[in-house]
Amino acid sequence: MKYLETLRGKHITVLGLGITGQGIVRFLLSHGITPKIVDSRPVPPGADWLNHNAPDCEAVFGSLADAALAHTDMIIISPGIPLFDASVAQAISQGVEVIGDIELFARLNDKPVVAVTGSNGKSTVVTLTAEVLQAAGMRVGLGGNIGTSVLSLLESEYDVYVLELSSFQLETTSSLQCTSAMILNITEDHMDRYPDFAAYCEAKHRIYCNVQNIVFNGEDVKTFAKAKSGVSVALTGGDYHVCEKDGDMFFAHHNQALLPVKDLILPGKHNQFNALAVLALLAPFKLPIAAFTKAFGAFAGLPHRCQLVADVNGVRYFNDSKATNVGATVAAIESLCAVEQRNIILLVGGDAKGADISSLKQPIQQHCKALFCFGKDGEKFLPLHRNSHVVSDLSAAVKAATSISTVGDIVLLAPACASLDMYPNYMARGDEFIRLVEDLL
Ligand code: UMA
Ligand code: ADP
Repeated sequence: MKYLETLRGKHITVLGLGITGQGIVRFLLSHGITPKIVDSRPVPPGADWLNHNAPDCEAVFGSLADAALAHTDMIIISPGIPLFDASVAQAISQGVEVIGDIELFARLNDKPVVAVTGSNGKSTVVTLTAEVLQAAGMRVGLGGNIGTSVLSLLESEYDVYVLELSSFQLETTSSLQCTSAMILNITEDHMDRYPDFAAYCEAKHRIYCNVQNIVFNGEDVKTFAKAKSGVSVALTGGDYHVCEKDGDMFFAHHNQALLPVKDLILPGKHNQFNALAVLALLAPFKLPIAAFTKAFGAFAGLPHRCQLVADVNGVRYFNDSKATNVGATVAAIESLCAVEQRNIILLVGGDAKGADISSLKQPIQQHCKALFCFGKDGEKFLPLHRNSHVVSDLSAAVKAATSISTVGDIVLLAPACASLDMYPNYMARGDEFIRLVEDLL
């Protein structure tokens, strides 16, 4: 933690007081460094916590223009605030160093790191990666965009860190050294934050800066490292792939079977890809196959990701509230659909974050029987299917879907949108869906 010494005596501003900001403030205070705290929200989520735990910290809540950001030595910024914010940009132009909490972590950490970014599958892959490492007897610090502040991880003893990194976090990270790192996939997301798709891709590629074992998606050229080096993952044709042996399917490396696909209890092709990603990411650790077998057979998936809620009179209801972009909704449809049958009734809508939703048209027309659309951007989905309807909210969508469903159908909440226009987060949206389905029982 030598780097911390260089921060003493500096005027440090923590910008943002959500999960990240609170993690930074707690960490700095525990090392005797008192920062100034700024948040553009009049009452940020951590305001109460601050009152109770650090009432003497100088805090400025409200307009960033009033926070004198240019008159500080360093800003440690939260991922929800873009670097192009006028007050932040002005501070940068006047020479203030701006870093994120991942960068501060990187400057302090000396343990191996496995890092994962991508538009979809990050949380699933990092969780399964951590489970395998734990099954092999290692102490694992799992954090980042998955919801745990990385700085809080530094307070315990771990053998290895597994980090989920968003493009927002990568924008302010430059010295993270990784044993392994992967961009799982890149499809359109967060177009309300980036000037164009290329800028979003560029932010994700920052993960490859300093990596021993680069892993990429063999079927998604946008994930390839610029130097064309690394290890590819693809169900067919990747360095890590799926192969058939004696009539059974195996996860394999260069045609060498590693473990049976049926050992993975997570359903769907996208999860087979995720499992291959875990194998590729952990290759440098040379773990026994038994650790993979144990974790793959125990991990039933995270809530709100293609989760079966109930079978009501032969109709299955799936909660995929975490499908907050087009790519995730396509993966959900493709992993649940019945071949040659339009049996999915899809519930979509919310805040589309400026995305181009046209790539949903083909899978929706091929596999969906009807569409019920709600929320801020619900109407945008109407042209995707001739049997699509705008409804007032999720409750009306569940009611309408149930009324037209027949035995063998699937009612799928995979909204392709953020939930923030109607809910505090995707979990609240998924929880409401679960309640509505349970009311049908
Ligand atoms: N905000 C303001 N003013 C401020 C600070 C924040 O209006 O001064 C707003 C932001 O625009 C955003 C919200 O407050 O809408 C939260 O921003 P934040 O930076 O305070 O977020 P944290 O609570 O610190 O949570 C962040 C990640 N959130 C974002 O990047 C928006 C969490 O990922 C992450 O779990 C957490 O750090 C720990 O690393 C959430 C997320 O939605 C799940 N991530 C996006 C995604 O996965 O698509 C990137
Ligand atoms: P993230 O953390 O990137 O949002 P999650 O694991 O939480 O990823 O999954 C988010 C959504 O993406 C869920 O709807 C899930 O079913 C879907 N998903 C998971 N893995 C993949 C993948 N490899 N490709 C496409 N979609 C995926």
